[in-house]
Amino acid sequence: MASQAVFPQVARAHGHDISFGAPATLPRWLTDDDDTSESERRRTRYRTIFISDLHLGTAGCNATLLLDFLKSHECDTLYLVGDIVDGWALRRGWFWPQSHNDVVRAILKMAKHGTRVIYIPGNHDEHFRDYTGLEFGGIELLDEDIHVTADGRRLLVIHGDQFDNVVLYQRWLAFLGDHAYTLLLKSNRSVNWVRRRFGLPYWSLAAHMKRRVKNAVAFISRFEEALAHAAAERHVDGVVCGHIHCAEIRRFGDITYYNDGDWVESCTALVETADGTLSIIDWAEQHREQTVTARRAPAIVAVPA
Ligand SMILES: [Mn+2]
Repeated sequence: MASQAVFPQVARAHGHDISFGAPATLPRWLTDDDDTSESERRRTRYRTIFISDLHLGTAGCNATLLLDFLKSHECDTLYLVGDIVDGWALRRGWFWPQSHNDVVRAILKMAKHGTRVIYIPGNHDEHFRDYTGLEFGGIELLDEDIHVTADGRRLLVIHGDQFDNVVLYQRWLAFLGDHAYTLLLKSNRSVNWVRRRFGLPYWSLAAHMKRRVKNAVAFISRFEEALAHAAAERHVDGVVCGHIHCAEIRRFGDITYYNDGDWVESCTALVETADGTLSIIDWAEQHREQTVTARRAPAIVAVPA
């Protein structure tokens, strides 16, 4: 395959110490289907599943619940909406338990069994942004995408860090207009490109604002407005993003803002049913309910009618 020859070259050209194999050369431990018992598990089917901010490679990732979620569902299309592998954390120190391998394996397996998997890198895995347009292991890498729902709505799918600066300076925007807005989008990329060349981690406004909890609510709503504004500019019906670790479905006029949440602070996903309805699944909450129901079941039987 052509990609086999191209990939190592590309990796070297960008001076990265990472190298990808072509689909056929992925290590066997990643692609083997040895857990046949899992194939008998009952899976809920969705048209599309959106997940982001897994932060694999950090202790914060809830890999066990995530793996359970992946193994309990199937879908036509799986969107990985950024911050999947935390490249910045891995640079500081290698942390990669077996459960994180299992998550990667589960995703590759879905791709192998016919799910279209689209990976849209975020700021923590921005190194992958150099490879957008390419495909490996059956996974397509894209900067952003337009997802068309079953009921024909067009949704911009993007991680969301691109709008950090816009959120920060949003009060100026009312005065400066669209040119300033475009410029701000570019400057966020430039600033972080420079930081990256100096080996500095991405400066995350989201993380910064969370440390200042009092302003977090205002920050979240400003982020949501900025993304909805971007969707309106693109003349699409809505936007699907991640980045701020806060799952939400919210209307802004004609635009619907969807955030699929995260697998660090919460364990959430955005799912689309066959008729085009989108909703948020809180997998941690569902687990808690299952456990409670299981415990309460005998007590309910004992109550007289
Ligand atoms: Mn992010």
